Formats: sequence, C-alpha cells, structure tokens
Amino acid sequence: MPDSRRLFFALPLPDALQQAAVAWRATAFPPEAGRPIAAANLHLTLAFLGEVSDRKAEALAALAGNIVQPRFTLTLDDLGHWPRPGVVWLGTRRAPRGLLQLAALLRAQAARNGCPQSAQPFHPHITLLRGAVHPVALPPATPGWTLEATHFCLYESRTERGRTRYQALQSWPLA
Ligand code: 2AM
Repeated sequence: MPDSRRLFFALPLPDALQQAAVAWRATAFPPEAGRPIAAANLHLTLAFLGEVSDRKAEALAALAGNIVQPRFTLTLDDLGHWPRPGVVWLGTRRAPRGLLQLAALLRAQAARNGCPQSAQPFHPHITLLRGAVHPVALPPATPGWTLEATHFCLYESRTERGRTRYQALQSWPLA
C-alpha cells in the first residue's frame, strides 16, 4: 500500500449548485469545447498539496483545524479559458477578502510543510471543462450564482479505471 495520496484543500459546492452548473454548462458550451467535469467533482481549490505522505497529511490537517476564518459569500460572475492547461473555468470578478485569506493561510502552511506552492498568483476558479485546448466561445455572462462558503475540506484525488474522483476526507467550519 502506498503511504502517500494526492491531496488538496478546497471549497465544496452544494449539490444544488453543482447540478445547476452542469445543467447550464450543457446549454452554454458545445460538446467539442472540452471534457465536462462530473457534477460531484466541481470544487474550488484553495491549496494544492500534491502527493503527500500520511504523516504530512496529518500535520497539515491539524494546522487546518486551528484556522479561525470568517465565512464569506462568493459571486460566481466570471468565466475564462486557459488554453495551455486546457481549462474552462467559473470564477469571481471580485474575490472576497475571506477567500483570499483562507487560501493564503493554507498555501503558506503547505509551503512550510514541504508542499511547494505554484509561483503563479492564486486565481480562485472552479474547473468546468478540461482538454479545452482549442479556442472556446465563452457565453457573455454566467447565471451569477452565489456560493455561501461555510466550511472547507481536505480532498483526496483518486483515479480508478480512468475515472477521477475527489473524495472529501475531512471538513472544517468557517466561523
Ligand atoms: P485545476 O482544476 O485548475 O486543474 C485537483 O486536481 C485540484 O487541484 C484541481 O482543482 C486542480 O486545479 C488543482 N491542481 C492540480 N495541480 C495543481 C497545481 N500544480 N497547482 C495548483 N493547483 C493544482
């Protein structure tokens, strides 16, 4: 048994928002735009940890459990396409301070504990499509959903028989 797992901290999306997003996506993008992410896998990553030993994961989870941050509301009013990684995403034009603080804390704790963080600035997003390497016509607007962030989770990414599944291992409330 390997003692390391591919982990990341993220904000979960409520089931209703996951369902609404995939229903809208089906009308907003043609099938050739990219590979749709399964509804249950839609999330907003706060800090990517990579392959992490169980020991390191326990230490990072303990640190996450000490975080006291206020809950916040996020308006999902932005859309974009990054052709290099082939990602079409849903995001926000104005990231709330609470979101930026939470991500900064988790990323700093990860970096101090042997999980190097990307030098790219944090750009909060929910990946909707992968494999989107050709130009994509983006719809002019999103439905403008709001996401009430009341907790964050540690997720494990597992790929079995070609299918990736993100499983929440632990969850912590925001104040
Ligand atoms: P993405 O959706 O933009 O690809 C699980 O893979 C989650 O971790 C996804 O949200 C993914 O972001 C993110 N992720 C994967 N590799 C990453 C990396 N090297 N740096 C930052 N985030 C990463």
